[in-house]
Amino acid sequence: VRQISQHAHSEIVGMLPEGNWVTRAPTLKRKAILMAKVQDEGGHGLYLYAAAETLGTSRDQLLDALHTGKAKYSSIFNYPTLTWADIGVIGWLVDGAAIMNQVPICRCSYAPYARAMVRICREESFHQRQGYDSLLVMMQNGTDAQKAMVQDAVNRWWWPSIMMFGPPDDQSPNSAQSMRWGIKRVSNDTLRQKFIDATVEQAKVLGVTLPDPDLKWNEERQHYDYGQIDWDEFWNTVNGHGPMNKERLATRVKAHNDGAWVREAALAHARKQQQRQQKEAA
Ligand code: BYC
Repeated sequence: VRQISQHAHSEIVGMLPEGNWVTRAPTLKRKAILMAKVQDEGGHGLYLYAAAETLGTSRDQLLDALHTGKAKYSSIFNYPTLTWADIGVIGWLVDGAAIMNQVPICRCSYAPYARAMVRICREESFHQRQGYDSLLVMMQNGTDAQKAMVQDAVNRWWWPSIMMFGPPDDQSPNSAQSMRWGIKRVSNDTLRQKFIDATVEQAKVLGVTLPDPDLKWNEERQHYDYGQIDWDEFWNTVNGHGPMNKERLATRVKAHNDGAWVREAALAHARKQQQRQQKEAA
């Protein structure tokens, strides 16, 4: 329940940084793509809440844990989206990291979770490509200012993206049990390394630099070495003190409260229908 619901919360909170740019997308095509992506994320959250509910926890309990700050969601969504280039970089790096982390979960031991992940990963793959495509357009056809905007977004999102994989393996309290249960199949550090190895090559094609002077190919390890991750920043953000934590949570709580009348109306309708059916049956 912990892992699936945190994943669901991440999808739902993950709609907010990008939703912020729907009204400001530069073209109709980019607006339509962004709206579809944000809707997909809402859908992912709903499949995952449904998967968590199969373990006996109600939707109300899951949402209450999010709204009271008891449940976590991905640290990455507590950073602000300052420019349009951030939307491309989120697709490339954030969705890219999500795919790396989530593809192994398609074969995890809990079938309702694994089944939800199959569709989610297909859609995430489209999300990653649309982000990379929009950055390629800006880097290949854009003005110097637009190229600088892409580089600035990469500088801000790189370190938070590699933090998405969680703490180092020797400081990951849940890994041992989750591996034993088969709901986590590959370790945090292994996935982080895989993501970095794939992304360095993509950055070269794009023509941006990744903001880590220690990023170097290690012939012996056959992997890229990378610099020290700021784990204080990570824990600070995970524990509610990142740049946008308060705003993100407040927005979700407000949306939930504003939607109370819809839930009440649906329940009233269901009650009326049930009464009608009972009358007809009598
Ligand atoms: N942010 O023992 P550990 C997405 C917490 S992508 C916040 O290693 P675990 C999306 C962790 O929960 C993101 N908290 O934990 C992408 C634990 O706290 P609790 C969501 C984090 O579970 C694009 C503590 O730190 N993906 O949805 O073995 C667009 C110790 O960590 C983070 C998933 O959820 C973090 N980055 O491993 C839209 C995938 N990292 O619970 C949406 C499924 C760690 O003990 N989840 N923590 O209080 C997983 O694979 C694993 O839960 C993690 C963490 C790798 C994230």
